[in-house]
Amino acid sequence: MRRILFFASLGLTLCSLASASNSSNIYPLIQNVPGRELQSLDGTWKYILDLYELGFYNYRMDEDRNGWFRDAHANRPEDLVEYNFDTAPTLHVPGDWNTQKEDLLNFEGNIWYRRQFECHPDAGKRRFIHFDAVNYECQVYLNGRKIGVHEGGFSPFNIEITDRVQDGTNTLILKVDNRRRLEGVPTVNTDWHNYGGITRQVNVISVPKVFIRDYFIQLKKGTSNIVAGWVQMDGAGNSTVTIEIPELKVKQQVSTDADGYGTFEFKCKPTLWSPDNPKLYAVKLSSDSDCVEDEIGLRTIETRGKEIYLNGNKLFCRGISIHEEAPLRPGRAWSKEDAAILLGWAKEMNCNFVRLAHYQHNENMIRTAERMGLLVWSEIPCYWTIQWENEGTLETAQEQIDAMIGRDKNRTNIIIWSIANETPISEPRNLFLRKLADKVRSMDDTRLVAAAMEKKELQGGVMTLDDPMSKYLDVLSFNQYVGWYDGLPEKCDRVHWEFSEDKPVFISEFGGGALQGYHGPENQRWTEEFQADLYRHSVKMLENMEGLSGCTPWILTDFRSPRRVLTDIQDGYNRKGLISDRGIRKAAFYIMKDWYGSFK
Ligand code: GCB
Repeated sequence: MRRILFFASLGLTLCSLASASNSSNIYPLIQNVPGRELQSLDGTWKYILDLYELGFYNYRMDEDRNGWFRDAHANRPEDLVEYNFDTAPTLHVPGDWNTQKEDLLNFEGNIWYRRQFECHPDAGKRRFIHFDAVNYECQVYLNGRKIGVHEGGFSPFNIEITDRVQDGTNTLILKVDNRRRLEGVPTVNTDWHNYGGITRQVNVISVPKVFIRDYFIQLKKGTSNIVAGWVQMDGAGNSTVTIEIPELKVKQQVSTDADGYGTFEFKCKPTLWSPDNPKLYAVKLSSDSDCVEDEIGLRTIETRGKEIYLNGNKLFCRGISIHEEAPLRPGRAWSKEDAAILLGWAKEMNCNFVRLAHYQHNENMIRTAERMGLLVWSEIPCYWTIQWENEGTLETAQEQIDAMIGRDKNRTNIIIWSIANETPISEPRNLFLRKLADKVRSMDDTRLVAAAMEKKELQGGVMTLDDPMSKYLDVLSFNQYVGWYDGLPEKCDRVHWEFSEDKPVFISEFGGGALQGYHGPENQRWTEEFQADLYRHSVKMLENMEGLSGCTPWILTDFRSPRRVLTDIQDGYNRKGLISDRGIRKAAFYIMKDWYGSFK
């Protein structure tokens, strides 16, 4: 009995600790992971399902070989160890667990992972373990000791392991918990599948003792010939970093202060990056001890009244929204190949822009889009109603902004950082979002800040945006489903849009569902004909919308969502895709393709 009480109270303590906030021992992000010396830990990992969250505790207090992070073995015949990673089944990393094993499709709980790797520490080097994403909370143990905790299912993080790694075989164990949390970001209610696990790549990064940890290199706001930014050394202050862009004949020295931080500014005449000419420059940063190479594009983005200008030219964003849903197979997308297929479909539709909804996507996606000439809207999962008054929730959202901008600030194709999606207006929400907008601007003043807000219907068929956040944001961006959730497609012909603010208008979502291959009359919901008709009316409405500077219909492909239960139509999928989950284009795809094609 005493033992039960002990474990019950231990459980409570651990639960309440988990709900405070949130991540610990997480090292500031290392910029440009693909450009570093890497040891990939992708591949086969052992796993043990932990329905009762048992493996967390050292539940046999009289022996110290339990607690699954210890990776204990029964060495003698009489030893009692009630788990064994050696004989456990395996999962592939990267990969959500849901689509790898039938019984895990809807699993929400804890899974322990084990991966062993060889390492030969070298006195001149530091090592970090880097995860591009683990959903949702992850406790990390190396060789039996806890080295970090991270909360947030879509953000990258790294942990220094220099003093923890041993010569020979190392054992990395993760406890991954994908249970939804009221205080989480996102919270418990979303319209996407809660894929759990180590969903993106894992690497050990080796760097010199003193290394170039981070840098920001973009055009200075308001100029097209001044590159400005900063570098951050790690391991020592007061050094010199040389930035070279050979093609532009740039060789610039930057002195860093006692904290290793240094700013710079220099003139040059770059060919500006654009969707038509996605020019990237080879950039080399070097110091006495380190050298890192990247490919960086340069462009300007600004708004003037109701218009958006890219490199001084008026821009219309011919966009599409995309979930990080794998094309042509179930599960989360993560690879370069996935990115090439999804973005290739966007290009085929004549897009120059993608909204990567509703969370930070994997780095392959952003970099592939950059090479293909696709502009990006990037966002964090501050979605619907989260706990606006919870300090821990705010901290989690802020951490996600840190990670989003931290990783992707040098990707010039990103022109919009978005802080929220369809968040009902209230004073606490406004305050929360203002803090997020301020944070974004303090980290990066070169891009536009937006949120997907919601439209409002006034009397007499007048539609507008009436959200106090719009004065803090750079674009009047909102989702609207006239003709799907709001009336029938012909309603699009009857409404009139008016906006009081002099800012660009951006429709971040519109659309409706259809089951690919289901045909019938135009008034039969769920048919391809209904969806195509809705798109025809929507396009007509958008053409008449004053100040419209872009749109991202919902959505490129059908995606798994447990909210979508209609048998024989949805079967667990949101069917608003213009392409089915098997990669087949629906009739509405061609309406958008033709409309966007007419701009070119
Ligand atoms: C929305 C949400 C999006 C949903 C979509 C829908 O407004 O932003 O996440 O999936 O509507 O299909 O209802």
